[in-house]
Amino acid sequence: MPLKLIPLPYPDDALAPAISADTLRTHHGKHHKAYVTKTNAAAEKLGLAGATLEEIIAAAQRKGDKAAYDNAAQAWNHGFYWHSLSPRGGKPKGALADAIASNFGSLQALTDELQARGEKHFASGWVWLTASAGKLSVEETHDGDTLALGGKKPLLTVDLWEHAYYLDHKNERPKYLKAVLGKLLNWEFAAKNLAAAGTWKYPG
Ligand code: MN3
Repeated sequence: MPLKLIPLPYPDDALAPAISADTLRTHHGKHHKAYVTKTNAAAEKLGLAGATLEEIIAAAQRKGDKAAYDNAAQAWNHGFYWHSLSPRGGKPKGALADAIASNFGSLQALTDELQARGEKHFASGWVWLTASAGKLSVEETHDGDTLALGGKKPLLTVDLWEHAYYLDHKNERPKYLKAVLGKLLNWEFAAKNLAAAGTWKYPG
């Protein structure tokens, strides 16, 4: 079975006005879809038809196939990003809230760090909240690079590519980050990822 473009976990107008339906339709229906289509073509060429997305990313990395790696990693990153957002917003609870308090001091301090790191990140990439051996940290990856393969376990991510915000906020990445970080982070998803033994898997 080839990889699928997973559906958005909410209606395409659910994140407006921070992220409009127009942005989500293009971002999910064109950008994410293209990454999935190109990953399926690359998997076929690598003899990996039917493999999981994580297996394809690992194989492309091992073989030094940069184009296959970038497309597969971007297919994964976008699946993870859709789940990192939620129209319900809310606040972290339980073990996640405790871990945020002990690692960052407060939710506001974590939000400020995500905002600052996301604003300063040069060109395209991703900003992540991660966990490793009980310690939470904010990390960045460049271009299509991913945290899908382990090391620090991703809890949440925010897309910093211009296509994530340009239609709604033009060049003003800080405005996009402020709108998303304040209201749309899916803390239930982050809590599940923190509690899970392994890293989130792209649905097959
Ligand atoms: Mn994107």
